[in-house]
Amino acid sequence: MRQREGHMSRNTRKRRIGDQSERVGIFARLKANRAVIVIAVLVVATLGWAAIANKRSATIVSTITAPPGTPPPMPANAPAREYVYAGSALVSTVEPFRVPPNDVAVWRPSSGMFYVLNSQGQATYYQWGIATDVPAPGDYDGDGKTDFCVFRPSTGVWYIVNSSNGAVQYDTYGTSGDKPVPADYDGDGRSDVAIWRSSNLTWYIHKSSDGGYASSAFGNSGDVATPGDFDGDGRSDTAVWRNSTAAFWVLKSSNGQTISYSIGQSGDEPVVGDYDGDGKADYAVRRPSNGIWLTFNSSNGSVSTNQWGLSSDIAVPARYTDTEDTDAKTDIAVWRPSTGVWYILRSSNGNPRYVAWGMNGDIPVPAAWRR
Ligand SMILES: [Ca+2]
Ligand SMILES: [Ca+2]
Ligand SMILES: [Ca+2]
Ligand SMILES: [Ca+2]
Repeated sequence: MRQREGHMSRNTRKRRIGDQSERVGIFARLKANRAVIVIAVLVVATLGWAAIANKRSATIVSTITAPPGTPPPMPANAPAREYVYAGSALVSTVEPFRVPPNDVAVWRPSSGMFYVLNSQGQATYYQWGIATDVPAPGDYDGDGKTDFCVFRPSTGVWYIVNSSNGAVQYDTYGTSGDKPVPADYDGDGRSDVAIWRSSNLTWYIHKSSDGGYASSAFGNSGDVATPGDFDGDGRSDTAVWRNSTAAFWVLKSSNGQTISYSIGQSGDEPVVGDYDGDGKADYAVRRPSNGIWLTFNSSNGSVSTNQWGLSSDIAVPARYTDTEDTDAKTDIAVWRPSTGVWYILRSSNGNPRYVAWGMNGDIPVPAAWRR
C-alpha cells in the first residue's frame, strides 16, 4: 500500500478539510495462504477547492475492493512489549506508552471482514462475524494487541480471537439492546467484557482478573456511555456523556466518587481520548454542525479548540503514529463514509494526514491492532 499524504501548515487547521486539493494513490497488498495477491487499485481523489463552502463534495474514483478467497490464518504475533537488555541479560519488559499506537481499520458488515492497515502500509484482513453483529474490539488476552471480536445482540455471545495465540474465546454476556463497552475496569491489563444496559441504566462487567461479575447503576436515560480512565489509576471508569445538560459524569475508580464536567453544548457528541498524552482520558466533544472539537487537557485544565471534518463524517479519534507523529497523544480524526478517506490531524505538528481505507457502509474500528 502506498499513500500520498498532503502537507499543510499549522494554520490550515482551522480550514475545513474538504478545502484541500489532494491526490490519493493507493496500492492495497492483500495476503493469501500461499501466494501473495496484489490488487492494485488506484484511487485518484480530487477534492475541489472550497468544496464545503461551495457545497461541492469530494470525488473519489474508486476505493478498495473486497479481497477474494479465504482469509489467511492469523499471523504469528510478536510480543507487544519492548525488551530491555543489559548485554545479553534481559533486565525488564516495558510498554513504551500506556496506549499503544493505533492502526486505521474498518469492519464490513456485509462480509464480516475486518480490514486493518498498519502504519507501515501493510494490510491484514480477517473474517469474523456476521452482518447483525456489533464489532467490539479490545485487548482481551492482554498482549498489547487488539483482538478481533464481535458481539452478537441476538444471543448475547461475544466472539473473541486472542491475538496472542489465535484461540477463540466465547462469553455470553448481555442481550439485544445492550451497548458493548469493553475496557479494562479491573486494571489487570486485559479488556473486560462489559455492557451498558440503557433500559435499567446499569453497567455490567465480567472481570478478567478473577472471572467475577460486577454491576453498578450509573447514568440517565438518553446518556451515551463513554468509559475511560479519567482519574489515571490504570482502571477504566464508568462514565457517560449527558446530552441534555452537556456534561460528562464519571464514577472514579480510584475513590468511588462521582464527578461531572460541563463542556460544549447539547447536540455535541462525545469523543473522549487522551489528547494531551498524560495517561488520563480527557473530556472532549465534537460539534457535527460545524466540525468544532473541544478537548479538555487533563494535564493543565485548559480546553483546546480545533475545527476538523464535516457533519457527515464519523469521529475516529485515536493515537495514530507515523514518522511525523510518534507522541502518545490522541489525534483528532474523522472518517468520511462517502469516500472512505481518513483525515487525521497529527498531534505532533498539526500537519494533516490522509489515508484512503474502507468504503461506504463500513464501520471504522481504529485500534491497536498492530498487525
Ligand atoms: Ca490481544
Ligand atoms: Ca481487565
Ligand atoms: Ca480510573
Ligand atoms: Ca489526558
